[in-house]
Amino acid sequence: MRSSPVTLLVVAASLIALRVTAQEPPASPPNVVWIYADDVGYGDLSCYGATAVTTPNLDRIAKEGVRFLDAHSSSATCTPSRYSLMTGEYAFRRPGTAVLPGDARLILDPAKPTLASLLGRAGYVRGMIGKWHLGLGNGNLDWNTTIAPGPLEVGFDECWLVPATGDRVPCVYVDGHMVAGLDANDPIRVSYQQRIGDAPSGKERPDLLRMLWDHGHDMSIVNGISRIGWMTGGSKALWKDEDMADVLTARAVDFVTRAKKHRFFLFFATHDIHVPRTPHPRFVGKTAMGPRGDSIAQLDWQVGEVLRTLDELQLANNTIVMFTSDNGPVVNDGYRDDAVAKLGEHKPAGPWRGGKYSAFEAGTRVPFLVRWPLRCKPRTSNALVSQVDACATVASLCGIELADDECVDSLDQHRAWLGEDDVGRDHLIEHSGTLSLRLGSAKWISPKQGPRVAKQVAIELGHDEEPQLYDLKTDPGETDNLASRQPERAASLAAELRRIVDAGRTRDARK
Ligand code: NG6
Ligand code: CA
Repeated sequence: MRSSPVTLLVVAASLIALRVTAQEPPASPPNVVWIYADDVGYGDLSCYGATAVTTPNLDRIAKEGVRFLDAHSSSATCTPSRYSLMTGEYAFRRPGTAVLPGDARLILDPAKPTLASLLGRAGYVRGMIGKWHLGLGNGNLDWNTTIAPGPLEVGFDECWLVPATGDRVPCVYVDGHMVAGLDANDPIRVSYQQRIGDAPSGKERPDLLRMLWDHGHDMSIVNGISRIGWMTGGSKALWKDEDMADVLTARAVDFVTRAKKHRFFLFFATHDIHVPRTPHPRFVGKTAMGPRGDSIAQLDWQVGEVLRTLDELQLANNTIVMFTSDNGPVVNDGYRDDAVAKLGEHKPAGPWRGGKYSAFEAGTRVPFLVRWPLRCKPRTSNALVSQVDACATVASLCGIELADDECVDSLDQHRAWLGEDDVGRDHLIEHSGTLSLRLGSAKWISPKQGPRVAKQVAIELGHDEEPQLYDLKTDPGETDNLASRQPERAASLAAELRRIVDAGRTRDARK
């Protein structure tokens, strides 16, 4: 039987299609490296316009990948941002997810998926290095025995943690389920309720301190710096603040080196540039901005070490490196470290109003860089993107399916994250003690009683008992409140925000 011309055409077309497919690189899921900096603002990196500090390694990621101009942490503080990033669920839906004390219980539910456990489904080896701040244990934790549940119960294979923050006790690393370097004869005790031990506090003996507290941070003295909370014991296990960046970076490099034969996920959550800012002596004086600027230089070095390792192991091409921050910037966050006096012309928040803790844009609009040489073309993107989408987006990039009831606020934004779509989300909820809705060029900030300025940190909170409506296209600085002049627009944004909140989920809520 002779083939008809149409059949021949179809066969020829499929052969061409086959050839085209065959020429594409095989779809091999990438390694994932998520570098999560602390309190780094939109304007703090030279690839976002800073001139008082240079960040060549971060600038390299920006040059080789996608640099986002409208990327957001899920919240204006750490714990809720990390909660959303890990779970794909907005933290405002879960009470108890505000900034945690250092002895808080784990707030992630081991029965629910996390970014780490999702990647585990596809066989990834998963390491968590650095700042955790999502709680450990089930309450009344004994730091001298097995510390669980924690990262290893929510999807990581290994972890090396700063349990909460550098300014909160206990000032020890947790290696897996144990305090690293613990001496059984010198047990650790921690309290956030009452004073423990006889050692003088930072409040009583400021003369013992090498960095003075400005507000808060006046309890137990560890390494000449007083902290939030009380601790006794564990003297051999105490971290040395100046070495923290080196210690964490060595762990991150070691993890990648050991994991190289597998597909891996590294979650590298730096302590920099959170307070207390105590850069290693080799970074002291790298900028004219004092410890805050020098910590940015140190952060950049940390990033460079990870990039160098990926290069040396020839892993860079098929590794997605993401860099971002957990909330916007703060200059004085409780220690007198010269950050205010030496700030000069540097603008930590770039052009945005507010900062850490704020409902204004600088609260959550942070640097975000994505590099995946095999898939991303270098570019700058205006897409509206959010860390709450990490679970669904990374799952999609790595070929992992999400069930309908998993990570319910997380949208698959892989096209935007790879720089293929300049729009991204059609809306976004910003969380900062109140809720804001971004929709189109509009931003609605829900009314909130209370101070408008957080005086101690000198940041405008963007909280107002009156509703606020801004048009970011014409008024990026959020100075012209349109709410009373455009009541219908304001009401419709308020209603839409309520609808998404009430829906209990984002996926499908906007259809
Ligand atoms: C605040 C601390 C601040 C910082 C913040 C958490 C005081 C007065 N201020 O309560 O220094 O630790 O909590 O920062 O104690 S975050 O980046 O982890 O959210
Ligand atoms: Ca933070």
